[in-house]
Amino acid sequence: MSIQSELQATIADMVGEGKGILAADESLPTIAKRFKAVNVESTEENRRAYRSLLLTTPGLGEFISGVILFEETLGQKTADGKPLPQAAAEQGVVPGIKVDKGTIPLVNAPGDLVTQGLDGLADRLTGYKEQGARFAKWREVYPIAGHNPTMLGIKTNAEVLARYAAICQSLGIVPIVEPEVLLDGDHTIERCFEVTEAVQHAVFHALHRHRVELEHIILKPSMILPGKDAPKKAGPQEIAEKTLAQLRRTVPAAVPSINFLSGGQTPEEATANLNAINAMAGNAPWQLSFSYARALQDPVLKTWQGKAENAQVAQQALYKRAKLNSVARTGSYTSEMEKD
Ligand code: 5MM
Repeated sequence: MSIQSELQATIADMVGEGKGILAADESLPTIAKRFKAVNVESTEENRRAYRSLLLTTPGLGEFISGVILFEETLGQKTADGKPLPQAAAEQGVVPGIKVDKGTIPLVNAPGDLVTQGLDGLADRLTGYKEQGARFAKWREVYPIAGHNPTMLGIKTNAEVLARYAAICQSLGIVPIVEPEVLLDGDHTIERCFEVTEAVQHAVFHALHRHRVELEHIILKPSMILPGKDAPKKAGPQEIAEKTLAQLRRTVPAAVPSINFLSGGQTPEEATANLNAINAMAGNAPWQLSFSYARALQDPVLKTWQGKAENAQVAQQALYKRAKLNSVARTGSYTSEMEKD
C-alpha cells in the first residue's frame, strides 16, 4: 500500500459518523496523579489492568474509532495474553501513540513552554508502527497570562508541531495536531478567542510551510472558554458560537475532523459543549468530534478504584460517556440523558 493510501485508510477508519477518540495516553506523572485521586498506586500492573479494562469495554467500538496510547501500553497485554493494541483493533478502534516527551520552558520567552521529542522521532515511529500504531499525537501547550503566550512561543510551538506532523506523514502515520490553550487563569472568553486564533493561524501557516497534507491530519484543539477562575462564566451557547467562529477563521476546509480535548471541563460540561457546537455547526466543512481523556475517564476511575470486582461497572461508565458524546455529535444530547 502506498503511503498516501495508508494515510487515507487510517483517516477513513478514524473519522466515523458519530464516533470519537479516547485519549488514554497519560504519561507516568499524569497517570500517577489520576490514580492518586482514587487511592490507587501507579504500578506497571495497575496501569496494565486499568488500560486493559478501558480497551476491552464491551461495545466500545460503537462510539470510539481511535485510542491514543502511552508508549508503555503498546507493549502490554490483557490478562489472557492479548497485546492491548490488538484488543483495541479487534473492537474496530484504531490504536495510536502519544509521541511527544513533554514540555520544558522556552528560553527567552518567560512563561511559555515548548514540547520536546523531535530528535530520533522517525526511528521511534517506525518501532511504534511495528507494534500496531497507525496514528500519533503531539501536544503543544499555551498558558494564558499577562504577556503569554508570546509571539516567540506561538511561532516556535507551531514550527515544532509542523515538523512532527511532516515526519509522521512521511512514514504513513496520521498525525493528531494538538495545540492546547490552557484553561488555567482568570482570563475572559474573548482573550481565549484572541489567543487561540493567533495560535491556530501560526500552526496552519507552519503546516503549509512544511508541506503537511491537511487531508491527512486530525486537529485536536481546546474549545473557546473563559479561564477557570474567570469571574464571568459562559454557557454552551456562547462557547459554541465563539468556538465555531474562531475555527472558521483559522481551519481550512481540507481538514477532515476536529476532535476537541476536554481540558479540565467536567464530563457533563464537555458533552454539553460538544453538543451545542454540533447543534450550531450548520454546514461546517469538518467533522466536530471529541478526543477526551478526563471527560471520558473520570467516572471510570472513580468507579474502578483499583478493584477487579468493580471493573465491569467501570466499563459501563465508560460506555455511557462514550455514548453520550456520540449523541452530542448529532446535537441531540440533553442533560436528562445523564439519568439513564
Ligand atoms: C490535554 O490533554 C489531552 C486531552 O486530555 P483532556 O481531555 O483530559 O484534556 C491528553 O491526550 C493528554 O495529552 C494526556 O492526558 C497526557 O498528558 P501528559 O501531560 O501526561 O502527556
